[in-house]
Amino acid sequence: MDAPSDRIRLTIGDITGLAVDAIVNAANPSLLGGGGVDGAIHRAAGPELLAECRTLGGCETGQAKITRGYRLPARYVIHTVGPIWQGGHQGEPELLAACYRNSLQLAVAQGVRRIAFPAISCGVYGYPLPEAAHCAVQEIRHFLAGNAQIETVDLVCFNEETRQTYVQALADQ
Ligand code: AR6
Repeated sequence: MDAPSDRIRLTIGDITGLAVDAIVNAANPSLLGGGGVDGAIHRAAGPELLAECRTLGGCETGQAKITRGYRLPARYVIHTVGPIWQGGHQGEPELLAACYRNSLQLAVAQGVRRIAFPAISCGVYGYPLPEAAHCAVQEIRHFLAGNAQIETVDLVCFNEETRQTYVQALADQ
């Protein structure tokens, strides 16, 4: 088994095009779609994804639920709900860490080996990118240290600023 850091990759671009076992969606508690990466995933997966999401009964912040990927190259979509940034003292770091941990746990239970995450909460939900990247890298590394099944975790960077921030977070820890 490679060391945790060797299994984390930075990937530039659109998460919907990745042919991994599971991509993670930065959803909202309704799980019924929205803007940002959520909108892109629903558009690319097709209406069957929304139909399955309607059966799930929503999702609490920090939790995760899994569906099929339908027209996506990825077999599964793991929907997680990140915290809305409110200044950092409303449990945001713990909730964001829970998103990564619960998504990885669900992935392992489904036999996933390759998984890709967007920068959860870093768009509409306003989480500062450096703090979110630090939290994501720490939680993923901790998980991988105790798990041999997950082979690769793609941190998907939708733009250059995000990539630079993750490079820094990976170097810092
Ligand atoms: N591939 C990869 N990353 C992307 C893509 C994409 N196609 N599109 C955007 N990003 P956001 P949030 C990046 O706003 O902050 C939705 O309406 C984006 O640049 O999608 O968790 C939901 O329904 C940013 O870095 O998610 C919720 O209501 C990151 O993905 C709410 O937004 C997350 O941005 C969730 O807000």
